[in-house]
Amino acid sequence: MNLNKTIRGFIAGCWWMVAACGSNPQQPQQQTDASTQASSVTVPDFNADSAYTFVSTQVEFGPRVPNTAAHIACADYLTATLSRFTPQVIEQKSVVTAFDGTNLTMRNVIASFNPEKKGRILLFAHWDTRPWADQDDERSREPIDGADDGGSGVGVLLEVARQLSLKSPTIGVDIAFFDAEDWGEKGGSSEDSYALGTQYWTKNPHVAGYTANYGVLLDMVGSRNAQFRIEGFSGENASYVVEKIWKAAASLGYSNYFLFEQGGYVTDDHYYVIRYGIPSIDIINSDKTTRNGFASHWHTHNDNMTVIDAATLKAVGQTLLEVVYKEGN
Ligand code: AHN
Ligand code: ZN
Repeated sequence: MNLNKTIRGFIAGCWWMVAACGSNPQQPQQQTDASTQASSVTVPDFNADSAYTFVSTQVEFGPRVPNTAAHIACADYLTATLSRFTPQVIEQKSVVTAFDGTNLTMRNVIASFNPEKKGRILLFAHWDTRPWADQDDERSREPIDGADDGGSGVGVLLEVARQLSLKSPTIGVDIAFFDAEDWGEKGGSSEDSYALGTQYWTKNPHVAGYTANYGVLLDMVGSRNAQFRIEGFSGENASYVVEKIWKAAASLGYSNYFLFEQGGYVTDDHYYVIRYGIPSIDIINSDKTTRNGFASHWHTHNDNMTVIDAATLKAVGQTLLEVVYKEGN
């Protein structure tokens, strides 16, 4: 119901925009309001090739499954790379217990830009990959590359971080790479078995009393012809953020990726950030033709570099930059 409201609100917004663009001789032609000034901000160009390389570099470590050498090497890489872009990088190290009783050594990595600013945006993604290809018919007990599920969100955000280092935005930005998202139970019957790194962070925020105006999660944002529908918890808890992001995407010509349609509910990292108190959305690829609602490569060995398309990374990354650089102006 709230989603319908969101969609109606968006459509109403579109009509308003169309009306505003039409020439009306009764209206003053010179606009000096805040929205006009906001559009004069020069938004940096998101480099999709750079983002693509950030994805492939992660994949080259091998599956980033907790308690493996590849996982440790990738965490070191993420921390070192973010440290090139800002001096404010915090690592949270802990051990969390998975639904099957396995103790997972986990590391959340959080980078801050303009740490002194009160107004902040939290951008986040999980960086670990699933230990099993449980949606695959073959080698289903072996770990996946996770180029899309894990690699893509981090790849986009590393390029966002690089851009933030080159040109400071007006607002404060935190980029969080959360660990231990994908060691969850298939079918999800044990409650809270996914997003263990994010759950840890909500109980132990990297800064005491941390808050942000809103949060944006990127999950599976790299595959060819991805389709982002309005995820259920996002529409119910942060419809204004959905509107902001989807409108920005539309303004840049990315409405073929960002569809104004209702998607399913996903108990993803953003669910716990919402419960913590920060209204957050999940930009997540959806597929109407599959039984589970996710893309056909989801949790299979097909989730490798061959599904990644720089054009999708560009649509997501440029949309984020558009929103981030126009905040607070
Ligand atoms: C559930 O399947 C309930 N949550 C996990 C969402 C997910 C898995 N995103 C990426 N991998
Ligand atoms: Zn997954």
